[in-house]
Amino acid sequence: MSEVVKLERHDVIAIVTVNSPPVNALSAAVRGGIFECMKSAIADSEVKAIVLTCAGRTFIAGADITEFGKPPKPPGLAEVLDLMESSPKPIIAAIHGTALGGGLEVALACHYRVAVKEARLGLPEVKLGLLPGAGGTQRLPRAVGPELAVKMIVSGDPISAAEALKNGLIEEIVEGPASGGEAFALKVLAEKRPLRKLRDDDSKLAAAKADISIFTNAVAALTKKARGLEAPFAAADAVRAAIELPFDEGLKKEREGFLKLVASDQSKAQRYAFFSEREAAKIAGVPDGTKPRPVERVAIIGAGTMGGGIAMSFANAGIPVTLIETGEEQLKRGMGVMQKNYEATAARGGIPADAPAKRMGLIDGKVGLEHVKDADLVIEAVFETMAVKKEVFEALDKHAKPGAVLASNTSYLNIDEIAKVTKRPQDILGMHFFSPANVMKLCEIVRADKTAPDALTTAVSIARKIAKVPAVVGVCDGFVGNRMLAQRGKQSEKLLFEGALPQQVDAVVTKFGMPMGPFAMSDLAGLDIGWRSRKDRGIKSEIADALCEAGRFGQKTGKGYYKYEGGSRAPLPDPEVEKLIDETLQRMGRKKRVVSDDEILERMMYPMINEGARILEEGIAARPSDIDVIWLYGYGWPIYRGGPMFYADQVGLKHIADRLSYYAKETNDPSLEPAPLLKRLAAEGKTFASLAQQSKAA
Ligand code: 3H9
Repeated sequence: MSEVVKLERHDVIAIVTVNSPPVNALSAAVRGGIFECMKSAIADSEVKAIVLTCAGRTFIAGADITEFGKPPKPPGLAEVLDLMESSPKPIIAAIHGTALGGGLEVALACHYRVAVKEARLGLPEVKLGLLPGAGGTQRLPRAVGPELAVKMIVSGDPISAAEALKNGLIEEIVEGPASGGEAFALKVLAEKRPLRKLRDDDSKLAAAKADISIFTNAVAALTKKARGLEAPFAAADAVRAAIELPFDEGLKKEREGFLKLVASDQSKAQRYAFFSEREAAKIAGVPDGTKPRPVERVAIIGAGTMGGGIAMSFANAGIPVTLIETGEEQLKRGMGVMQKNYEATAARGGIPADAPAKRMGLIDGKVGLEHVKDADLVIEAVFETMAVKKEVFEALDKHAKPGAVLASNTSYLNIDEIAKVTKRPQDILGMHFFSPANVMKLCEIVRADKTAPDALTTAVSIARKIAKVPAVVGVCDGFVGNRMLAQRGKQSEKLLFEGALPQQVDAVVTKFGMPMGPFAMSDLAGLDIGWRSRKDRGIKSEIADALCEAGRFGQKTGKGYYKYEGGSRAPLPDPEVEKLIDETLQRMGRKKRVVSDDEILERMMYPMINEGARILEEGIAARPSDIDVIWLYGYGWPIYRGGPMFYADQVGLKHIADRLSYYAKETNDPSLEPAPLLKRLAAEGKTFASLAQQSKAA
């Protein structure tokens, strides 16, 4: 008898229950258990119908991703599904939680499906760089039609039980999964319903068979944003096979596509990202069982762009917010921006029409810091100077309730110094959100010297609750993300002095897969900020200074490293900038040389990786994968490249260390010398990933 799958009999109905926490993934044991239980139930002459259901929080959430890349263990999922679909007795999948990937494929091989109201059903394999590999691309189009099927498969987004019912993916919405499944099974028997095998039902394919453009147009719209990714295109091809080929041939085509993708570098990177994200939520050095403090109300200080975005993130998750400003005028402006933002999203259909009013209803605008008194968590998002932050935290110390977690949203300031102005340093930490805060998923949680473990756990758990990806970092200038980015910024600027153009550098970076190059990013942020700060500090950066002296402050003035025409945000290369760079270099007596794209790529990426190695050495990040999570979710690092430290391992640390030494000499820049950790790993032929394995084993 299987330990993870149980067979019971209620009169003529057999109930097969999968119980493999946490998410009932289809490990070899679960596949074997389902296979054996189904075989017994089919062979039992007393049994007339079979219900497949799951214990715990969810229906089967997919294949067991940890098994990919290892030698396959029997039985294969295809074999299990074949047995089920060919069963002479009706099999009913009774779904709760999420039926995802291989889980939905199991349900599709059943003859009927029912689900509870809250259930969600989907094929998210593309998000792991895969395509559904157990018949999903063939059976889902037969269940819901190829247009919706390809949308679900290429986007990877699940649908609700209500949508599933409307589109024929489930037969009924039920109260409880097991009891509802059983009642439905009795109905099937009473009505003598014929077995519905999706493999034999081509009725929903007819329209697309007659006119394939129905399908190809849907695919073109869906893959528009899939730049650089392989899986969405391969998945669409597999669905097309459902329309054009007989079922068994379609299955074969799907299998080929799946096997190719499962071995691809992209999928390896995406699977790594999946586990890294979850690993990042486990805080190194915090005692097991540390419970988060309850958070029922949050206060945000500052209703500017950051404060407003953070407030929206909490309201989106249904958590009440007190948004605090220093004056009515600023508060009104901030509340107005959020309202407009919500309305624009509702107008685009991104949120329901009644959501703006509901969400704004959760945000209570107030003037005066004394209004933090009811908050369990306070996030300060005021002007980025130490003096202002200290003033705010002194006031928070006075007004916040005991035990409230007090967080600063600073992007680089020293949290230890901020904590010192309060009498409760154990409650102080950083929660660094990324702009726009209501959209970007990353939250760097900054652990200060005296931060209490449960304060840290509170920040991590609330970040997850508002659908952010938390990563814990230590105190240093710029924390992890911006500290690494500064290295790239330094090199991109230097490249202009050597002969590269902004558009050449940006093109290399975007071709790599980043959403924006460093110069387009500077134009977006505004060049005047850095210019003023350089002036204050008596520093020069001749090209950037010359641009600002010519009134080119970036997008806001329609001109920066690029020109912007007719209110568009699209950067256009500008011959005037080329001239300005030439003149500046001539004035400085610098000679231009041809800089290759390969050199640009190395000088954009390797210094960041080098800084990542220093960050690990100093313990500012606990794991290389935490650094990768920060880049994936805060800076748009392409998911199919896993993150900078994963990428470094793929390229090879020895190569990277050698190239850094070379550039250190060539460009006379000792800061490019490989960090001791990088040097050591390179010399030992090791990877950054080996560090994580080592610390796990310890
Ligand atoms: C597939 O099915 C391929 C088939 O088409 C073809 C086969 C031939 N495997 O996310 P959580 C772990 S591809 C192994 O924090 P939540 C996870 O690592 C698969 N482990 O919970 C974590 O472990 P830990 C298609 C898995 O409630 C723990 O479970 N399916 C798997 O926030 C809890 O996870 C998917 O892509 C797995 N499949 O969210 C679904 N899933 O506690 C992937 C989870 O040690 N899963 N774990 O850190 C999810 O989207 C979410 O986990 C889910 C629950 C929504 C289910």
